[in-house]
Amino acid sequence: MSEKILVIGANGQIGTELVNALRNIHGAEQVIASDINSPAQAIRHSGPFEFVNVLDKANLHHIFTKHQPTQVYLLAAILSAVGEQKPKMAWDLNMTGLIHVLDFAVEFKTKKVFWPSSIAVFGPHSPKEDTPQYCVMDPNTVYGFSKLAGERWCEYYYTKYGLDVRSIRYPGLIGWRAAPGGGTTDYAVHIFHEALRKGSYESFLSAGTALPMMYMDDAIRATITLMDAPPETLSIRSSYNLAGISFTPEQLAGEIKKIISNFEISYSESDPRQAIADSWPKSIDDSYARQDWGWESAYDLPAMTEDMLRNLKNVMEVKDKGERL
Ligand code: AKB
Repeated sequence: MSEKILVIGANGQIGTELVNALRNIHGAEQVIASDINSPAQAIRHSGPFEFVNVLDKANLHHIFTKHQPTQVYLLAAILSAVGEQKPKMAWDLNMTGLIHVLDFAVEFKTKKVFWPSSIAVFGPHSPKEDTPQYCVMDPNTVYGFSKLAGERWCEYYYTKYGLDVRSIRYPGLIGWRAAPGGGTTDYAVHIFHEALRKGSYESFLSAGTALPMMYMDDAIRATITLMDAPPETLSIRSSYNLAGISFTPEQLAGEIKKIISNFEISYSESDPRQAIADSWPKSIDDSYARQDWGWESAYDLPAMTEDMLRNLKNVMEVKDKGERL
């Protein structure tokens, strides 16, 4: 039987890339992109689109009834930095939205649900280096504890209702196709844009702040690999640790400098995102993902930097040309 896949929050940094990757695999008509806002340029012409507000139960129920999805990817969320500015809204969207989707997935017998968690589930007392799957978790951001609570709900629906929910604790994601949306790791995308536009960047995180990161191509491949894995191979139904590359702003700037030799980085003195970054792991132990579904990242720091700069440069040249015409 062919799949009918609903992607909720399709306009975001992951959604825009995932929708097109899924359309390439399953066919354009099988993948319904949906978002609360009008479709992003990247997904507008590649297949069907629906307006969906995950907090509006009647609207969401209508979409499940209309499309009877066999798989749902719920990507709508408020990330760490914006979550601290709008804590109640972040909790509501991240939690109530998830429970609505889990409930409808049970009601409509959806075969599989994907929901993203994050390294933000860890907190100041979690081990910083090679943070293990199971350890002390005391997240101190609304985003972080909404993700931790969400993980518990996912496991609960799996155990209690047999719902096949799968999840990854994403590190900071870096891609050239879409902008990041209000996270603490966003500097690692902005830096590339400004390196090409201005030759300089002021980082809101300090020079030595190491964080777990991942190139988007790896993240999309990980997501699809996890969703394709036979259910009996999965030992974790909360969310899998996933590791890509760990680096500091200084190390990333050094790598960019190898390609743009006059690139300069400076560091802002005080930014609220620094405290969030300081509470998170520096690197992640992802041995469960490796053992259970054969995960292996492909991009290291030099490969990611080279690919980012090359693709972003092309995109900017095409855009500038378009604006001049
Ligand atoms: C954020 O910075 O909030 C996100 C994340 C690590 O989950 N990119």
